[in-house]
This record gives sequence, structure tokens and C-alpha cells, in this order.
Amino acid sequence: MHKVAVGTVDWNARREDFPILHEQAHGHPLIYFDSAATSQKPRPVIEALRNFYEHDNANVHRGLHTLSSRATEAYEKARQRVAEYIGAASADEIIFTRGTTESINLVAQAWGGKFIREENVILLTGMEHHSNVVPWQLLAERIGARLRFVPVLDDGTLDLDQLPSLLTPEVKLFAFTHISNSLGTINPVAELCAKAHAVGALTLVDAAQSAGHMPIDVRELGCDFLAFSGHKMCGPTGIGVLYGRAEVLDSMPPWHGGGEMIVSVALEKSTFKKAPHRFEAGTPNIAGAIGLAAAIDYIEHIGRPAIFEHDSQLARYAAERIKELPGIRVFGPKEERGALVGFVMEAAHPHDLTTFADQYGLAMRGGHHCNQPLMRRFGVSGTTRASFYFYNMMEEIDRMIEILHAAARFFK
Ligand code: C6P
Repeated sequence: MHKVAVGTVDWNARREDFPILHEQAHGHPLIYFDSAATSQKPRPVIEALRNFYEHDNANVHRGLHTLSSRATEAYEKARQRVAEYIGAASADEIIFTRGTTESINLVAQAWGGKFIREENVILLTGMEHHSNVVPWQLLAERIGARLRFVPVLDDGTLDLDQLPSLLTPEVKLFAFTHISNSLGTINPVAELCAKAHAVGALTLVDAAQSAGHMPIDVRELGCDFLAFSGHKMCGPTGIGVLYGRAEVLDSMPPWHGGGEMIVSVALEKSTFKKAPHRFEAGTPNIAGAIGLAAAIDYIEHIGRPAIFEHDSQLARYAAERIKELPGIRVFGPKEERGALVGFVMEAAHPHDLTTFADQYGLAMRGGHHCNQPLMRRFGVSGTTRASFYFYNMMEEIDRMIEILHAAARFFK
């Protein structure tokens, strides 16, 4: 598909692809600054879903009739599309899941259950989303293994000086986020993967906040697993991806049992298909996978380098302007940051501030963002977060600043 060069995208036209952006909230034009929670959906994705249900809907891999063949072909083409999007060597390395959370649980249960022993360590970081903490806690408790965490520095980056003492040969997996959903920190994935491999550990990258915002090539990054969600990158909810390096997936037992993942079933014992089908028991989210492929086509048509540049500009501008406000603390790195800004206004609790903003049509998120350990690290119960995507505009940030000034006066 043709890619538009950085800087030449007509962002206003792209914005028009999102019908929901014409909505109003409390009588004000909607300003949607909550894309880190879930992105909005462009017309081509909505149409792909509609088209599937109107023309091709049937179950996959089962029927021998025309619709079933069409549905199967579209579903498997979607898998191929995802593989290309992240630079995987083969579509067999792509498992469809419900989202990042399920992808990480799959690795914890299927891979962790087989390969983690009592004497082993799973290394995480202090900025992980609960989805990349709790599955490892459950595993560690069951097996008696230990967790370690790379600390977060005051500027929101990882304390990489601690790595030599943390990344020791007992570590079997280093699982970390690509972009922090509260700080916007972009972690040096390739460097972290190389360091993990040097001590014999595998790596899992949580790409929930990066997959729709920047180019990702799993082979260049050198990761063993990569997890992301369709709904944060213009796709539907309920569909996500686990990439696993072929050799690693082949070594893993199934996790969910049921239809479609077996070769044969006898009353006492079953044999299983190869990856990825071994990990997709039951009827999958067929429409979701097709919608995700449409989202990928849409994103690729714009071009991820252009999206990254646009989103980073918005985030940097927002971070600078938010500092104008009285009694404000802005979180995250000063220089490069992902498409979001977290902040605390002394005068107002994040929930109150977010509710106030909603009265003016401004949708942000207030709370701990499923990052309780990180919030504790920074001594706050939560933050207010404005998160952006390519359909947002500088003018909306200016309007946000006006609304935040009004809030500062109101809560004073
Ligand atoms: N973060 C946010 O508002 P799911 O829910 O499975 O699609 O994604 C989970 C997840 C995992 N890792 C990171 C870094 C994330 O940001 C998220 C989702 C949303 O920040 C909802 S809490």
C-alpha cells in the first residue's frame, strides 16, 4: 500500500474519517483525549465489520460451504497482514487473542507454566500496567518463583544502571512495556532485549501503547513475544495479538482446551495442532481480526513515521503548555515521549478534574490507569491523563488549556 511521506498527510481529512468526532458532550464539541484507553474507529474499519457481517459471515476452519471458505480466507489473510505489520517471519507466529491482557496471560500460563521453576526470576519494571504484573504474580505464587522490578527514575525513565544486578542468570523472562501508559516513556526495546538474551532470558514486549503509533519490527527489536490490542490502534475491541518467535511457540503447550485447537481427541487424551491454531481454542473473534486488518491497512496508508511525529508533537506541546497552569506537576520524560501526558493539579483530585473537563466536552482519563505501583512510586493516588492520536489537533490542546485554567480557578 502507498505510504504518505512524513509531513505531507492531510490530518484534517483523516480526522473526517472518524464519524464519532462530530459528537457533542454536554453541548460542547467533543475533544477526545482518551485514545490510550481506546482509540476511535475510522469509517473503513466500521465498513469492514459491516461488510463481513453483510456478506461473508460464517464460522472459520469448519464448514465446507462458500461463506465459511470466504470467512476463513479473510481471517487467515488478517493474520498475514498482522505478521507483515510487525515484521514477523511468518503468519504462524501470530496468535489472535482478546487483547494485550489475554496475550500476556497466555505466555504466563502456557510458557511460564512449563519453563519457570522455583529458582527462577521474572524481571519486570516499575512502570508496568497491571496486565504485565498480575499474570506474573499469579505464576510466581503458584510455582514459588520470584519477581524483580527495574526501578523508575524521577524523570520517568528506567534506571538502567541497575540492570547488571537485576538481570542475572536466574532471570528466565524480562517482560516490559514499550511505552508507559501513564508516563509516556518510550523504552529502548532493542537494547533491553539484547541485554536479556545475553543472560539467556527471553523477552516479552507490551506494545499496547506503541503498536498503533510507531513502526515496530519484531526481528529488529529482537523480542521473543510481543503483545498488543486492536482497539488502541483504530481496530475493534475484543481482538488482540500475541506474536511469538516460531521456535518458542513450538515449545509451548496449549493453554485453553476446546474445539479447533486439536488434531484428534480420544476420551482419555488429545493431540494438538501446531501454532498458532494450538492457542486459539473455540470460535475466534473473526470479525475482530478482519476489522484489525482494516485498521492496519488504514494506519499503513497514512504511515507510522508520520503518525509518530504528529502524535509526539502534540504530546510535547501539551506537556509544555500544561506547565503554564498553577500548582501543576507533569509526569514523564522531558524529551521524547509517547502520545500522552499525565499530570496532577494540586487543587483538584484527578477524578474531579476529569469530571469538570467532561462538562466542557473534553474527554480525559483520571485515576491510577492500572498502574498502582507506579503511582505509589511517585507518591500520588492517580493522575489526569490526556492522550492523543493522529485525529487530534493543536487547537484542541489550546482548548484543553483554557478548560484547565477554568478548572484551576474553580477548584482554588
Ligand atoms: N491501558 C489505559 O487507559 P487491554 O485492556 O488488554 O486492551 O490492554 C491492557 C494494557 C496493557 N498494557 C498497557 C501498557 C496498557 O496501556 C494497557 C491498557 C488502558 O491506559 C486501559 S487501563
